[in-house]
Amino acid sequence: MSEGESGVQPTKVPERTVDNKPTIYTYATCPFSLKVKSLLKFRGIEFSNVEVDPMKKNELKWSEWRKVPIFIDTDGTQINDSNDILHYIDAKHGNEFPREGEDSQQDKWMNFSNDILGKSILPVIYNSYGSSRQALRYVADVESFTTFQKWKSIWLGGIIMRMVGKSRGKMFDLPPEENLEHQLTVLSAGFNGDFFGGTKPNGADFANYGILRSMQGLRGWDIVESHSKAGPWFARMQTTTGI
Ligand SMILES: N[C@@H](CCC(=O)N[C@@H](CS)C(=O)NCC(=O)O)C(=O)O
Repeated sequence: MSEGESGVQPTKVPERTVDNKPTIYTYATCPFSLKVKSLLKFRGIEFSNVEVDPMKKNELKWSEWRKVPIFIDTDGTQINDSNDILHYIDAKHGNEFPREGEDSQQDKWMNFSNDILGKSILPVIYNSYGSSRQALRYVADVESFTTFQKWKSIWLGGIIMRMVGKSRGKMFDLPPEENLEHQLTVLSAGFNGDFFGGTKPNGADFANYGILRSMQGLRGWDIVESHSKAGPWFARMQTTTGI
């Protein structure tokens, strides 16, 4: 099966919505999924959430795109890839930030969220088998998963994510914790007052906030919380989005 394409898909899949609401397919702690949830919450848009089993992904069998998040609008429009989803939702609900190609700074920092920040958090969170299992323990609370699914996600997933963490760590010259701190300083250079978007958040705020929100409570969270600029920005985003 091909990997599928990002962006708005040509085929509508209204049968994939739940309760006739916009529906997002996610892992509860997926950084890319949290970008989308933070925008939906901020705009007060009601939505349904389908929790995907990270090992088998049965819930995505119907889709060529095999990653989360996937967003399905009420009319069945399917959008793949978190930054594309942020743009789609904003264009439909309020049009409050520029579209891709209209603001090079917003584009740059939205790309940074995927290319750098999303990769910088992994070797910190998944630094050992123990911390990897801790990060995956959320599956124990997912009611739709069986006991075996939970066990497999935590134990097998812990081994896989430790390996992912190790390989992502090799992308950067600095050790994981120092690299994260450094990337937070790089990120802070893009703040334009309270937010990337100035007095209100734009796409770059939701994109980077979602990534860091996935770390809250996990290994390395103190690095974000105590960063002199990124820490207060994160706190503002959390108050503003309520997630
Ligand atoms: N560029 C994609 C990346 C999404 C992504 O990598 N999601 C992870 C989960 S956090 C995933 O689904 N990985 C494939 C897998 O788990 O098999 C986006 O921004 O949405």
